[in-house]
Amino acid sequence: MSLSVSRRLAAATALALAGLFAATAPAAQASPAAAAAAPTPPDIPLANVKAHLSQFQTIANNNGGNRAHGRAGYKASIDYVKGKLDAAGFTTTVQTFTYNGTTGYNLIADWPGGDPASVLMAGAHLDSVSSGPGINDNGSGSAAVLEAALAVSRAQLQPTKHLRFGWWGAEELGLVGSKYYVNNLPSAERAKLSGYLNFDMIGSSNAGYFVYDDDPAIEQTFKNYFSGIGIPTEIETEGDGRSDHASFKNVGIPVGGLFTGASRTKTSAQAQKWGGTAGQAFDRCYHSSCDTTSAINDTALDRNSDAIAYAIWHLGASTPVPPGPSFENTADVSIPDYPGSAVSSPITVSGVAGNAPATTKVDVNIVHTYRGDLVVDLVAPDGSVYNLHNRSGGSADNIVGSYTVNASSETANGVWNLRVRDAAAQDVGYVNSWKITF
Ligand code: DTR
Ligand code: CA
Ligand code: ZN
Ligand code: ZN
Repeated sequence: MSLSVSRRLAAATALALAGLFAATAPAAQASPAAAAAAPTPPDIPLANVKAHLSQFQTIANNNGGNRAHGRAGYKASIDYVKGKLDAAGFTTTVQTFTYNGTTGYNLIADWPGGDPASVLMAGAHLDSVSSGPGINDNGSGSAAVLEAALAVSRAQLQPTKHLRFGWWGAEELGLVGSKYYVNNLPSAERAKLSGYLNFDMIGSSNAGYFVYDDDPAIEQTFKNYFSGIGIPTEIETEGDGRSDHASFKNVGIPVGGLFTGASRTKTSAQAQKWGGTAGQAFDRCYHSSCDTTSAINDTALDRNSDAIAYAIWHLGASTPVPPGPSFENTADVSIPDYPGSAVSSPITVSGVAGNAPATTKVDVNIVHTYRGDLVVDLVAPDGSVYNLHNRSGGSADNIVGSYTVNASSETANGVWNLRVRDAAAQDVGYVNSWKITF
């Protein structure tokens, strides 16, 4: 566009040369995520987590069959968890509140050390509904967070960040305990919270593997763990307000977490990738008297418990969260001048479990003498189109930059294309390279 003839000629010559000398680029290569410098997290012994669940079951059996807010079974649950943490060297605080005329309790446990100005918190609600013992909902999250805290003590971990753990009362009545905690946390203290990790139902019998899609770094951390063990994950879509992370998110604290599903039904596609039974609820004992220790999926509970330790060790170390795997195509692809048709540069992605993240990164390197001519799209394996550049930039040369695309609805594996169309005459160029990072 509006190029002098000599510049156009020079440009055409440059392209011809580029075409001649373009290396036959190797096929797309995967570059593994850079190893993070965080210390290696431990395996969380499933037997230890299940021992806590047995204790919660006994407590419910001895207290009217439940561990609900305002009932003896809940206070006994608080006392059990507190006793374990006190013995392990945590500084514990029981915070009381009143709801429905009865006293409720939050338990907060601080691990001594770490930067007091940068606090990483993990939590779970400890109460059940009144109709049952609440072993999956939410003994599973409570027990796994407790055992992760005990693993911190066993390791005498000295993370960069200060670690805090919380067990919430009256979640089933509307996130009452966590709201009370956050509302009574001075704003200066809230500002120190670098993240809150929530675990509510992580051992569902017909388990799915769902990751909260709230804070991208926390989400990526969990996705890195699960892709490391070859388990595909999906984004948790039951709605933000459905558990205690909402209390923290509502005041601007970064949140994340894990979930294995409640009353929604597992699809056949999900059963294909996760096992279990299609057409059946993820947890058919949700909020029922059958939510007992026999309603727990051990494999799911084990994997999620290990994921909690992974996240605490990595996020607590405050090393940068390693990006996911990336794939690149460095083959030059000439872009015909308008009115030629669009061209595509393909990348075949394989070996990436699950869906692409909400923060899929696309690095583009296009040589062109008039970037304002170009329309550049990312085309997913299923044909979905994500526009990256739409003729902005005027007569400036080249498009070299990074784009973040929410491709969380796309399966990662498959052939992705960078599609480029020159929509205005008199300037030409070529795709030099592009890279996609999950
Ligand atoms: N509200 C939780 C169960 C629940 C339902 N959907 C989600 C999504 C994310 C976490 C938890 C949940 C309860 O009944 O305790
Ligand atoms: Ca384990
Ligand atoms: Zn519940
Ligand atoms: Zn719950």
